Amino acid sequence: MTLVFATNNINKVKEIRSALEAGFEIISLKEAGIDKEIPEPHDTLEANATEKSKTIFELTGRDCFSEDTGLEVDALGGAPGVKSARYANGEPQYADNIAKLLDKMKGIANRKARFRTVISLIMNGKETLFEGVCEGHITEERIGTEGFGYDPIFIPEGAGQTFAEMPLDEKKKMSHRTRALVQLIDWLKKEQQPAAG
Ligand code: ITT
Repeated sequence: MTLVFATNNINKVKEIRSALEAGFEIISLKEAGIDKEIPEPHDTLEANATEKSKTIFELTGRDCFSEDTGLEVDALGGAPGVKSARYANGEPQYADNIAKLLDKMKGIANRKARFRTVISLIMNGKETLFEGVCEGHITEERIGTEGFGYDPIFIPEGAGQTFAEMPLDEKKKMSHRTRALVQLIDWLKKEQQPAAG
């Protein structure tokens, strides 16, 4: 089964590809010949994910999915959340976003946070949503060079290191994105089974 993945983020493509099972393939927007900035105007991950998948479905007419991810920090009332990509100065700059977050968290003891991923799948023209969550906490400083985004300042629950200190194979085992993807794949497998009786 082949799906178009409605994202311009190559790190997401890399992660989803590495977590896919045999029999499932994804085509990135670039590979589908689409060069388009996908709008994310809404104030929930769900609404943005829907906007992205619908935009690409309307363009291609193909089965596709998108995902929207946010880092929700308890002490900041859930920020940066849906604004994670453009937290600092409205630009998608990973280093600036991290600097702003660490600054806001200075002196705060409660460092609990979570990544939340929402996937919007459009299959045969009909939408289904999936969610994956990874609980953890925010470090005092950036550590590690792997991954992307907020990975250098996020330690997942039960792990002794940040996502940016882990090879992709490790992050994959516990990440929000993998958890959402597993649900998507389970759903697709059930859809593919012939109806009983
Ligand atoms: P698309 O909308 O094209 O898919 P994007 O980079 O704009 O790509 P999001 O809107 O989902 O993606 O932005 C979420 C931001 O959250 C992203 O820019 C990163 O800074 C951060 N982020 C998402 N997933 C992450 C992960 O697994 N680890 C660390 N940071 C992540």
